[in-house]
Amino acid sequence: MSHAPIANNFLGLESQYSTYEKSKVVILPAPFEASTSYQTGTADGPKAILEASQQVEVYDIELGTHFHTVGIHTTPSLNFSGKTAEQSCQLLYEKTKKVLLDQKWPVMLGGEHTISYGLFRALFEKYPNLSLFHIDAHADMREAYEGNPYSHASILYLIRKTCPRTVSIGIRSICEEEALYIKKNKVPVYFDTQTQKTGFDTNDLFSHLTEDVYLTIDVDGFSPSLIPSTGTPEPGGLGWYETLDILKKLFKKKNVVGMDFVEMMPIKNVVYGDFSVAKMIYKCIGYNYFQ
Ligand SMILES: [Mn+2]
Repeated sequence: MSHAPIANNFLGLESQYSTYEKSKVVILPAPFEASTSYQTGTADGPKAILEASQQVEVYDIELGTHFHTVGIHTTPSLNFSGKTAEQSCQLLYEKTKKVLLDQKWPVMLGGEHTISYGLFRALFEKYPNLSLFHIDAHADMREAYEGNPYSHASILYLIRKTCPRTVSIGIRSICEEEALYIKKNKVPVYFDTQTQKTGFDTNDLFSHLTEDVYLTIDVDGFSPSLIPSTGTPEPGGLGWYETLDILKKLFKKKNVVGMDFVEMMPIKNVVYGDFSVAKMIYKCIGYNYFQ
């Protein structure tokens, strides 16, 4: 794979820490957007995260070390022009498959949540016992949205058809169809309306997961005060330290085999959401390799 210019490179790393060969982590910018329902702009998400990442301090106070030494390669942005959702997912699937074959850790930047299906398929093929840890304001468990099964509002439904081992947190907006689906299938969904009062019991949360976990994060799962830059913002939501605490334990206890951050929709001159996402990705890399 060719090398992205430093400005488009996560953390702006020198080649010493970012060639494909030397890197354990591979960042896949996947600016797919087709079914976004409220505001558009998620196609600009990966670029905004990469730009913001240039400002992330590589030394981490919590773990007392630098994480970039593990090697973090950023591939050129995937080109979805002229492609349907299915074809776009297929392209990401093929790219991810190669990354996994090379024993590297894929980190995908969306793009709307639909594109996660391509990453999921590659991970599920390699890890048949896969389960999903899902952060989102929305359940994304509609059978189809506006007649489209490849919609950002249906991604969990689509994945659960073949891999029903999922747990969702941050959820605070669902439609009646989803409420019935969740109830009927006893889907472990932790509603934000409840967990804001009770907090999280991570043992209980993780009891729904297998050893191999795919972490999928829709950034609207967080409080809009932390990350306003998303197409469908919802009041309430997860906080910074609360989330890091959960993620740190998740990486400690489980084998997180891949992750993505989707639905980032940058707002001009309001960069703190982009920066929060970039820093969270870096923290996750640290939790995966250095704790
Ligand atoms: Mn969402």
